[in-house]
Amino acid sequence: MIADGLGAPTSDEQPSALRGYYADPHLMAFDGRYYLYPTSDGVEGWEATTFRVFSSPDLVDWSDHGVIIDLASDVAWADHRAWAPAIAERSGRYYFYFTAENNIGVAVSDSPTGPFTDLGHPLVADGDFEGTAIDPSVFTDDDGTVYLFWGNSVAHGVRLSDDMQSFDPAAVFSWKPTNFREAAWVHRRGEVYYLSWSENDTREEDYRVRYATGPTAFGPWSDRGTLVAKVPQRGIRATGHHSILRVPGTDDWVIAYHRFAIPHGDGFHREVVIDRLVHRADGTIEPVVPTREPLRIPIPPRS
Ligand code: FUB
Repeated sequence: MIADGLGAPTSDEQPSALRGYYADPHLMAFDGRYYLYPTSDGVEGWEATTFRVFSSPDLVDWSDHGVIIDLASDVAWADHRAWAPAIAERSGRYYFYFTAENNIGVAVSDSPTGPFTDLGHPLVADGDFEGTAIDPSVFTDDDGTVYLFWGNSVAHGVRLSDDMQSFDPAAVFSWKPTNFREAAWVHRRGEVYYLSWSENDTREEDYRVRYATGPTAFGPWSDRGTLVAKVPQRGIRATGHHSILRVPGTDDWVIAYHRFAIPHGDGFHREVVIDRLVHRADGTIEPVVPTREPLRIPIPPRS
């Protein structure tokens, strides 16, 4: 199927996960189905005003569930630059974190496909913390503790309150990981925590993902170098702003990220792709091999 990006669909010759211009994907799994929450792309200046959600049984065949947040009608405190969403579930409620005009908001629903109701004010307002308030991500630790991460030029992290819509500002941790630009992401495998992020500018072909490892969700972090980078000989450029997912019930991991759309893409015409992520026994991760082939992984039932 063709999912409506803001611009024209990308070429049939290559398999981006979603047909159309999308970026900043948060890939999730709920109740035996994959969900993708991306930024709508395809206009100069990243001027998107709506968020959509897609779902799939296998990471290849995606259904478009339509707009879940329209800043014009659903959000009182911002009306453009709808970027970089993230989703989390707690006790049967779904919390949708998003960027709008360099603030971070949160909206709640009883379903991963909405409708979502905005909190009514930013969760992180522009200027509250050093750097720019963009690119939220959520990490739920094995003990159920939920953390919010965000930032551009400076990375911030904090434990979310039980309501998932507030936190103690005095408890915010801040870092400057090596070459940190944006898109901080934390995941855990066993006793190792991983912080990954994007370096360079999303309009540059060297936009890419770097990572570090540490003993807690707040580090201290040991830089491990590049995780995903361009493959120019295959036309793959500007591989960044990712999310990482363990396929439920398995030790298989995947990474969703965006790249310049193939062909003719640039920093405002990006597409979402999904590749394998392989953890090594020593706690590091193999550099991701960016592909142009679809990755089909049927989700285990009732995961
Ligand atoms: O999509 C708009 C912005 O571009 C995101 O917030 C950044 O992470 C970069 O991907």
